[in-house]
Amino acid sequence: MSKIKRALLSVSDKEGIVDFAAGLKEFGVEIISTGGTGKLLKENDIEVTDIDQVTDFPEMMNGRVKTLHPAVHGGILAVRDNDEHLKEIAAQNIEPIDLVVCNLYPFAETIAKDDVTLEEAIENIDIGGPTMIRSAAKNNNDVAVVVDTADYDELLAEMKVGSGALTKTKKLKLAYKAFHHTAEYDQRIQKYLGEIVMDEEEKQQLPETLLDRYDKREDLRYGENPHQKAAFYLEAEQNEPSISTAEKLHGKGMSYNNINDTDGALELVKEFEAKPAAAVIKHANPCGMATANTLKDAFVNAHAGDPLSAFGSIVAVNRKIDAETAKEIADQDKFIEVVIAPDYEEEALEILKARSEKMRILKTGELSINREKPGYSMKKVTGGLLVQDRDLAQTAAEDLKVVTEKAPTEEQIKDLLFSWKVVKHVKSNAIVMAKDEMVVGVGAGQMSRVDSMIIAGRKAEGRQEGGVVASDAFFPFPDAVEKAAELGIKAIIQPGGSIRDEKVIAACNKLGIAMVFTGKRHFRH
Ligand code: 93A
Repeated sequence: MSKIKRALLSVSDKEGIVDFAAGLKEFGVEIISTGGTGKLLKENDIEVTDIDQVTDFPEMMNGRVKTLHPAVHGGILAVRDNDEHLKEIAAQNIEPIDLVVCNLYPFAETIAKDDVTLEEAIENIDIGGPTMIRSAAKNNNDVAVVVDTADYDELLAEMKVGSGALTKTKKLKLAYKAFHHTAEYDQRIQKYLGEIVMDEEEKQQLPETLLDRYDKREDLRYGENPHQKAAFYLEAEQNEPSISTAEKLHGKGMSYNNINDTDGALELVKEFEAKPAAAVIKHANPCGMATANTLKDAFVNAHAGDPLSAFGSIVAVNRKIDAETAKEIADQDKFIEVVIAPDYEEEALEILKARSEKMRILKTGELSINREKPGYSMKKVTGGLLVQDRDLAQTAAEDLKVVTEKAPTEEQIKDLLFSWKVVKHVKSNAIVMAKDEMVVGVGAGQMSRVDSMIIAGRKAEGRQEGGVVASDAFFPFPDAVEKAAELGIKAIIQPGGSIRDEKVIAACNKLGIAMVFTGKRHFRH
């Protein structure tokens, strides 16, 4: 193991560099540095050799060319046990460089600024830095490369153990980290330029680089379960208010499950524009949902849909929260983990904040669904990724086909359309029972539709009498419809399309139920 004798320090993020350089000096290391880094070190009484002394060439074009020189790269790339290499560099008076400490122009920080111009972004693409990092990482047998300010202390500690030298394993590890760093850096530039040069159509097509559009926003404490690691990634381009754009105004950090459930809650209320709407979600399924003339009534009715399940729930609403609604949400008998809303009246926010330190309060701004740029929904399978269009299908009264002798009344049509919107957000097999703009029972995620019907009926506890049912997919047999009739259901909405539709329709006719077909299915898994 040979000692580190000569190091090149060139860093944009200057955190910790003075102490690190001082530490290197204690091992008798000669320090070469570029303009800004050298200036800082000299100000702190650390002796440095300026890069232009090494290259015998001035830094040019505002620093665009400063370390891009054979005196630098020859010094880094020479293989120390290759006599030819050593002779060749000696003939050019080039001395070996054993350590490269470099972090890059702040490209990510630059493009994160609101008013950034393309010129500014381009100027912040580092060329010389990655080149040095890659040279050093390639020659890791002889050269160490440090790209992370957090590694300084450990490196000095290991040099101490090695009497000024580092082990091969350590240098190889540093090289691995270095290539990771430059790869990530280049990918960020590529993504940024992609957003600028690709037209909307190209962006909407499924590109092979689908995942390149994601950037990690944060590591999460854990995943669905405490033994699973997790993180939250965001798309570079955000096209509508969502869980990904929401601002947290109060409360604990969002967990993996919170994010997933809040997404479910918000996407459900986004379907409702005409009236105040509130959704109460547990395990990504709505356990309550209602629309009403006031937001307070919508929330009260949504929560009343299944108050037992609503314990520890996520609440989303589609209107600015007023004090009246806030008081209901903050009620001590209720336990709500997350509230998400377009906005909050000042008093309402105070009421909610006072309810608990922990309850998360999120604000989205005015809600909308961007049907021009809808994006995709994705699901991971082992070894692969399923990608599909987002399910943005809409159904209006005129799309409904009455298939039974009895037609639904005006009131029933309202509830049918209401429950149809809700059922789209329930895991299959999904059954939603509703009455008077309020969900009274949900059967979710069952393997048989009739079981979902039974569960929905049990949840409704009689409140479904005279109400309606939505089914996310067709009834393969009349059994679930017979069950609905037993429960007092008067109208049903479903896609239709089963080979036994005739039997199902006949059962409805016999039982006095009105049924409409939508022609569209809303599976959700
Ligand atoms: O403009 S560059 O692409 N050309 C270079 O030759 C070069 N050499 C080092 N950028 C270059 N660097 C970068 O300068 C480093 O990656 C580092 O981020 C920065 C340090 O400059 P200073 O020491 O002047 O603050």
